[in-house]
Amino acid sequence: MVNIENLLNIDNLLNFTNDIFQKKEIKTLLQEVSEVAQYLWDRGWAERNAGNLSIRVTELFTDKELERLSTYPFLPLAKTYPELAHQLFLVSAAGSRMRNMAKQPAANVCFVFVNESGTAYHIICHPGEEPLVKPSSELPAHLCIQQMLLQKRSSEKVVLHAHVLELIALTQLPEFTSEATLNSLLWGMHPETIMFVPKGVGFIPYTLPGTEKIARATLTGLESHQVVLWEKHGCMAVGNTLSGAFETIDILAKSAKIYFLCKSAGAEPQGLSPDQLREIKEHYKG
Ligand code: 2HA
Ligand code: ZN
Repeated sequence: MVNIENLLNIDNLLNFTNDIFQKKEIKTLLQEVSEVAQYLWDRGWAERNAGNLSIRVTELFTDKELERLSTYPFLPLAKTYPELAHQLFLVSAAGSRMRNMAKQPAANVCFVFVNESGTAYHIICHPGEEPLVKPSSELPAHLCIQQMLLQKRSSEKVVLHAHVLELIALTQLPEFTSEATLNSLLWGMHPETIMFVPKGVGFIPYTLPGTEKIARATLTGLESHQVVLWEKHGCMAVGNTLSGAFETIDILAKSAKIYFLCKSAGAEPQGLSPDQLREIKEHYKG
């Protein structure tokens, strides 16, 4: 027998799928996703399917709208995220290319809605996308970080992973495989690095991507930094907005580029002195 309630639910879901992508705030956000994806591609930070992102969008929806999502089939999560109950995220699609996301953002992302106990999620993808778009393979890392942000720094809603060429190259050099040497170098190359990245970068020694281990290490690093570098792989940045997270890594990449430019000219860069760095910190504090 046909279950009328299920039919109504499916109808409700299809309508919601349309509504979610038609919402003004989501269209504006997708425009920003498109711009940042283009920047990542243009800078050579997103070859093939490199890079992924998540944005907490729960606040853009009313409770009534979110209620419409609670009755649908959920996929189990390997870990429980109790704080993420009934949160909604925009997540880049597994295997998506940033160069395609720039042209068609809606087709290269999906929404992930977490159930009431934080044990499962439901995917909402752009109508007409077949087969179903799945969220990034780094979803466990994104959810771990998003949970920490929601608990401790709720204005920060964005997590961005990219293969930032200049920063990866730095972590290939043995002398830059510690937070102390990395931050001293990055701050020293340009006065604005310490202004905009005052806590510096966290550093994660090489770890297999897509694993619980890298998710845990990234989470710990991001508790005290805006960005962590994954040795020989890339970086994970958080921010209030996607553009903000992008700008943070752009500033760090600029510092790394200055270092490599000096080295390729056969010179050792002097770096800003500890006094100069102290002066900047003092002048711009608060
Ligand atoms: O999204 O960059 O580390 C693809 C990756 C995984
Ligand atoms: Zn990666």
